[in-house]
Amino acid sequence: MSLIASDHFRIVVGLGKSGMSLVRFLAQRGVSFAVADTRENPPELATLRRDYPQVEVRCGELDVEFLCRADELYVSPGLALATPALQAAAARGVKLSGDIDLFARNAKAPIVAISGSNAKSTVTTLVGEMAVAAGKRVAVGGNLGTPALDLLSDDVELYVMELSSFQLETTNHLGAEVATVLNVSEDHMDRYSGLPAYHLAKHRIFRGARQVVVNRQDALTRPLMSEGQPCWTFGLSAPDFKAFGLREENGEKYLAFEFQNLMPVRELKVRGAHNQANALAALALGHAVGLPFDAMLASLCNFTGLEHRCQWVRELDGVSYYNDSKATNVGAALAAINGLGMDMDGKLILIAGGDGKGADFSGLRDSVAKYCRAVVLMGRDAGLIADALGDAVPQVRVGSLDEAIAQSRSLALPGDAVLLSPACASFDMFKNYEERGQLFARAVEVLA
Ligand code: UMA
Ligand code: ADP
Repeated sequence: MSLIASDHFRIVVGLGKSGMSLVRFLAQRGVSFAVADTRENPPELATLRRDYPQVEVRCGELDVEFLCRADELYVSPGLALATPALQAAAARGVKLSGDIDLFARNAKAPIVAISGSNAKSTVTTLVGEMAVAAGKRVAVGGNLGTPALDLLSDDVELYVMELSSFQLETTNHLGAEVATVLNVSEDHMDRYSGLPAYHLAKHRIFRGARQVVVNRQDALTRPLMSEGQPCWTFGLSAPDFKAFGLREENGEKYLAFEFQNLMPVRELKVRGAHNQANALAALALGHAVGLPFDAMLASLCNFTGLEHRCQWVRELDGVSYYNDSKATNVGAALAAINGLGMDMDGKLILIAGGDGKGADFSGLRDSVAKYCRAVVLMGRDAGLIADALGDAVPQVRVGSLDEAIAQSRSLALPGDAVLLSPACASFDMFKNYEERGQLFARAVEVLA
C-alpha cells in the first residue's frame, strides 16, 4: 500500500528525470495530479504525452492560480524554492515537497544517505559496490543515476542514496539508517544567499537519522545530535574509538578502524589524499549498516574511480594528462590540485574556467602558487579566476578547449601533468561536464 492519500490533488513541478519518475509513481498509485514546467518544451514532455495522455500539463510561466489547485507541489530539485510563484502558492497554504520525501515514506529497507559538496558520487558508488560484494540486494541512485522513486522495490534490502542540497531543500523527513554530509565548501552560490543557507539545506539529511557519519576534518559536517545517537567519524588522522582513519606503521600507511589496521593505502587504485578520505567515509557508512570488512576491502581494492574525476587519460612527452571535468566548484579543484601536486615531482598546468556559479575563486590562489607552473583559463568566468589568482603563476587566456590543450602542451615540461579541473560548471560552453570531459579526453588521446 502506498503511503500517500489518494483523495488529494498534486502538481509535479518540473518535467525532467525526477518529474517523470514522480509521474510514474503517482499514476501507478491512482493519485490525481497535473504537471507544470516553466520551460515551453521540457525534456520529458513527449514521453508524458505518449504514456500518460490524460495528464494535464502546463508549460511556460508558472500560474499561481493553477498551482493553488493542489494540496501539495512536488518541486524539481532544479527549481529554487524561492521562485516567486512557488512562494505565492506556499503562502496560500500549498505544501512544498519533493521526490525524496515520497521516496522516504515508501522505502521499506534501510537508507544510507550521502550528501556533501564533493565526493558524493564516488562514495555512493563505493558503498553500493561494497553492498553488492557483501551479497546484499542494493539499489543505488538519487542525484546520481536513477531517480529515487524509480528505485523503490520490495526486493531491495538496502538503498544507497546520493542526495544534493537541492533535493534536500524539499525533504522534510528522511529517516535514514545512516546519514552523512561528507564535506562542506562553497557551491551553487547562484542559488543560495550564502554558505549558511547551503549548509542548512545539506543538514536536512540528518532529520530522523538513526546513525550519523561525520568528517573529523570538517566541523561543518557535524550535525546536532540527539543523546546516545551512534556517531562514526572518518578523517586522515589516526583513528580512535568509533573512528576510521589512517595509521602509519613501519613506514607503511594503512586504512584503519579504531585500533585495527584494515589494508595498506598503496592497495587503493585511486590517487590522492581526498580519495583516501572517500574510502574511509565509505567504510564508515558500510560498517554502520553492518557490511563485513572483507567484502568492503575487496571492493576498495577493485575500485578504479569514476570517469571525469581526476581520471588519468594518457602520457605524452613525459607529461600526464588528467580529466577532472567533474570539478565544478573550488573545493573539488583544490582537492585535485593538492592531491596530485603533493604526489609528483613536476608541476601542474591547470586548465580552469567556465560558469562559476557565483563562487569566490580566491581559495585557489595558494595551492595554484604552490603546485602549478601555469594556468590556462577559458569560459565565461575566466576573468574572475584571473583576477583572483593575480600574479600567483603565469596565465594564458584561450577561447576553446582545443586551444587550452595546445597551450598546456607547450607550457608543460617532462614530469609535469596537465589537469583539466575547471572549478566551474560547464554549461557556458558544453552540454554538461561529461561532454567537456569526453572532448578533453578525446583531444588528448589523438595528440600526435
Ligand atoms: N528547469 C526549468 N524549469 C522547470 C524545471 C527545471 O527551467 O520548471 C531547468 C532548471 O534550470 C533546472 C534544469 O531545468 O536546473 C533541470 O531540472 P529538471 O527538473 O529537468 O531536472 P531533472 O532531470 O529532474 O534532474 C534532477 C537533478 N537536477 C538538478 O538538480 C539540477 C539531477 O541532478 C538528478 O540526477 C535528477 O533530478 C534525478 O534525481 C543533476 C545535477 O546536476 C545530475 N545535480 C546537481 C549537482 O550534482 O551539482 C545538484
Ligand atoms: P559529487 O557527486 O559530490 O560531485 P564526485 O565524486 O562526482 O562528487 O566528485 C566531484 C569532484 O570532487 C571531482 O572533481 C573529484 O575529483 C572531487 N573530489 C573527490 N573526492 C573529494 C573530496 N573528498 N574532497 C574534495 N573533492 C573531492
